[in-house]
Amino acid sequence: PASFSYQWDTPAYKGKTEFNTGLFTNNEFVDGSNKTTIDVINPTNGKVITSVSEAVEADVEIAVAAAEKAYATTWGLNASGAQRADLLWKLAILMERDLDELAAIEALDNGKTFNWAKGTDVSFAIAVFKYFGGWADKITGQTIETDEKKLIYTRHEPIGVVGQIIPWNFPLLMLAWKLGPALATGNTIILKPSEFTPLTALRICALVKEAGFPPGVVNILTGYGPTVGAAIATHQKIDKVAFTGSTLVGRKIMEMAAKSNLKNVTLELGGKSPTVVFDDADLDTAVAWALHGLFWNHGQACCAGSRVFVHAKIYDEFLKKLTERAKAINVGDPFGAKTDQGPQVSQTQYERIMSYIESGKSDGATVHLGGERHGTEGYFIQPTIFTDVKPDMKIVKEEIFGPVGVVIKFDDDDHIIKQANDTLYGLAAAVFSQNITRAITTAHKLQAGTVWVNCANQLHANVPFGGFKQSGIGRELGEYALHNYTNVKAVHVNVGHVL
Ligand code: TXE
Repeated sequence: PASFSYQWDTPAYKGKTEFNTGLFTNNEFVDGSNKTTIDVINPTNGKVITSVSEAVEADVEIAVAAAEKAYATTWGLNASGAQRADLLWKLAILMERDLDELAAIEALDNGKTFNWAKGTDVSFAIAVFKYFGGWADKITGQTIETDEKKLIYTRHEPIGVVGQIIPWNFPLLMLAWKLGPALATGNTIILKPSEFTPLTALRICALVKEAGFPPGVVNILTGYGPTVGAAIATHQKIDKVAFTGSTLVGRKIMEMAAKSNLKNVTLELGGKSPTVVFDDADLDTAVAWALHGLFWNHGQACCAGSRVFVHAKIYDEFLKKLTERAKAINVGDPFGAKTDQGPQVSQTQYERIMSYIESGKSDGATVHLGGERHGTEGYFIQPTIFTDVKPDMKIVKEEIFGPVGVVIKFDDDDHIIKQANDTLYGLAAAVFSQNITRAITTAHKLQAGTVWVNCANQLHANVPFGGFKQSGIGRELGEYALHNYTNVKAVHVNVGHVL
């Protein structure tokens, strides 16, 4: 297969990369069965960066065979927890060695800034591999007392061959969230990155091999959702599928799993998370975090705090300060030394977001800030704030997944919880108040898998993350993530019980 090489000489990063762009099965790069490729576009200028092999259904068969063989011979119940831990740590250390290069690839492919890619995406991915490496030799069951004539214990066994389908907003980080717990618990993997952002996943393949993972343990297939993604979700020999992406596709994944072999399903889907700012909040703290909640990763975060509810008493001052901070967001080249916000990931997303902005305008909301494209090339959008919105407007109800938020005034503390919970989603929420009772009471009433008190968008490798309602099923990160990748087996041993 072809390879890709690239050289950067930018204010943020100087360096180069070179890696193979084939499909990765059995620790080798191969061409796709159809020999077709997918162009990878640079969102900063809309030009083709390179192309990668396109996997098709036949390649899923090859990958499944590789994963099954590895599971039965070198991995699964054949590798000790200590061996798995060692390999996960080796992978993390190789990523540390290549930190800047990985960050540069991510910035090039996704459009996020090099500084964020380095400080968050790649660094967090490393932390995730180390964290789950730590778990690998600590996967234990229980012994359960019934009576003295029986010994009963449970084992947490790996599920087997697992499929993982990930999106483009945090390409490498989502790969780590998926691979980490699955490898720690002894599963073998077929992972499909997003067709929009396959590059860091391909660069990682060489590190997987260098770390010493046996062939067939990690298989990466670049390709499209309706072909490769669907082949993974429907495969009879894949025992579990984990998906991060849109609620629309999450629903399809579950259907495909149900209609094929009832494989295990975990889903991490969309959100329309509320940020609730009470009148006793520390204003500057609330503004700083609400801004981060809204615009982090160009708004392309499933947990983005895209509905900001502010108490009437402080609304004007809050909005003024938020607007000043949003105006100061430096939109531009991801490799600029001082850039805060790069382009949206793709033409499709750019158009989707612009059409939400148009719908807000035509529905009669006020464009308080932004509302237009930024510059003339690439997929840049101005940080945008809408006010004067109504609860049934599309921009209030639907996930926009761009730098677009709505700020809503409230004056009834009891009603605000109802409003905040008035969504199909339940991924995250943030609450700002200096009154601890009010903050905690609100945190408990909000229907979300994560609630941040006086902060926003905080994530840690050891803290579970996932959704209530239509935001998903299962939890990623933390000890909870291990449950997604193990089968519990109860073993009953008769030590004298007579029938
Ligand atoms: O996501 P898709 P898209 C939301 C966000 C965004 C919207 C659309 O609101 O605007 O989704 O983004 C694979 N069978 N999120 O269309 O299609 C696809 O190839 C199997 C939220 O890019 O869900 C990719 O690998 N797989 C989100 C992955 O699904 C299929 C992150 C995600 O793409 C498939 C991304 C199919 N039929 C978007 N169709 C989050 N929760 O963070 C597509 N895929």
